[in-house]
Parts: sequence; structure tokens; C-alpha cells
Amino acid sequence: MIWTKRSCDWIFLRDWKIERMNFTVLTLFPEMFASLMVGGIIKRSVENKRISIQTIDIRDFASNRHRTVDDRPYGGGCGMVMKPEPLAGAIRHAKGRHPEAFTLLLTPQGRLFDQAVARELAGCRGLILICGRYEGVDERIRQDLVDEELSVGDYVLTGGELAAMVVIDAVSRLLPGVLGNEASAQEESFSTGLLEYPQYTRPSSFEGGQVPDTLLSGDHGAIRNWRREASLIRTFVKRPDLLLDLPLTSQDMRVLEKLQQELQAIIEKHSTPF
Ligand code: 4FV
Repeated sequence: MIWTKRSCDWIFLRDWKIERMNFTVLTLFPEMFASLMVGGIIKRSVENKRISIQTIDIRDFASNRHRTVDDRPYGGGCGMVMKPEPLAGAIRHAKGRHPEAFTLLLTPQGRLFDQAVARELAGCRGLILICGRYEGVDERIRQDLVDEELSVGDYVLTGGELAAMVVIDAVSRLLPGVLGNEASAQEESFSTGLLEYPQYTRPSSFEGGQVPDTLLSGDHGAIRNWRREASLIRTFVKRPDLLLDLPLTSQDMRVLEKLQQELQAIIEKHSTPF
């Protein structure tokens, strides 16, 4: 485990008893999370008690009658900063309800969220997700009340809410009993480390586009090889970086060597003076 302050060591816990995963979201816009309950896998997982999603309005922990949650930055500068008191109140309230939960602050300064991080978080008993707004949160919250900072990408959002929804979605679908069949989570992009192979469904012919014969053959061995080769080539073309530290099979190496020979032939063909 590479997480710092407190990591989630869970595998053993879950083996004999399926527990509900709790997401507690601290936000100034709790109504935004109603959209998760409109339909789909997340709604169904809440209904069949595989996950629970609670929102806490940070403004409910503001101490003055104007329920102020932000203020001007010390040292000047533009924008506003989220005040520590309402945040600390909301975090302690959430920790009181879910002492085992792992507390995450969504921020562009955080560790980059990816499928491997999603798998790690899927092992936690609960997550407290802090959604910043304005220019961010008072540094003392980050230092004293946050287990980890998480970023969903190198861009700046108006708030952490959409980032929290991304985390809830990506983590929930890795929990047992959430996806129709767990198998699909095994074969998808990033679970094998490769990009997913091309998918087709009926009709077998659409606007001149044909489904590859191998997929219609019923030969599962050939289909498996075809899909692995397609994933490999697609990953080479779109995300060659993913191939650098990925364990490759001897079959994979043969595919890449064949690609290299074809590329070499093309380069030589176009580099020899006419
Ligand atoms: C963000 C991200 C993000 C920064 C200022 C909210 C905004 C505002 N969160 N990954 N990228 N947050 O841009 O997680 O407080």
C-alpha cells in the first residue's frame, strides 16, 4: 500500500461478509448529488443497499447567522477561501458517524485518480469526500483533517462535486454485487492495463460496416486472441505509455514484433531514394 496517513486494508474483512460501502459527501450543493439517483447502476446499488450516499451541507456548520462559509484570503489576492470552522465541524460530524471512513479532499493538487486508485478505494469501509468551492479550502483543514488529497485531472473545476461523483461512480462499480457480472469489470480498459478491445453488437452489417468474422466464429480461443491483439494495437496507437511497464505475454511480443516489421517495411519503402 502506498497511501500515507491511514490506508485501507480490507480484503480479509470483506471475504466473509458483504458490507455496504458508505459515501459521505461534504458540499455546499447537496442537491447536485440527487442526479446520481436518477437512474442506472448507482441508483440500483443504493436501492439494493450495496452502497449508501449521504450528503452533508457544510453551511449547516457555519457559526454566524449569515451562515458564512467563505472569506477573503489572508495576504490578499483574488477569490475567496473556504473557512476552516464550518469545514472542521462538518468533517468531525461525518467522522463521528463513520469513524472507519477514509477522508478525501478533492483538489487539483491531489494524487491523480485512476483505475488503480479506484480499486484501492473500493477496499475502504467508507469514504468521506470533501468538495471545495471558490479558490479552495483553508490549509489547516488539509493538514489536520484530511487523509488524502485526490485529483480527477489536471484542470480546474468550479467545485469538487463533479469530481466526487466521478469517484463515487468509478469506485462503486468495482464493489461486489454492483455490476451485473463482476467479469465485465475484469476485462475492461485499465483492468488489464490495456485499452478495451472493439465491441460490436447486432446487426452484423451496419451502413457497410461489418462485424469481424472472428467474432462471429464462435471459436472462443480465436476470439480471445483477436481481442487481446486488438487491445494491444489500440493501446499502442492511442496510449503507448500504458505499454511501457505492463507485463506482456510472449504472444503479445509476437504481435508487437509483427507490427514493428510492418512499420519498418513502410519506413524503408518511403525512405529509400526513388
Ligand atoms: C478538482 C480537480 C478541482 C478547485 C477549486 C474546486 C476545484 C475549487 N477537484 N480534481 N481537478 N477542484 O478542480 O478534484 O475549490
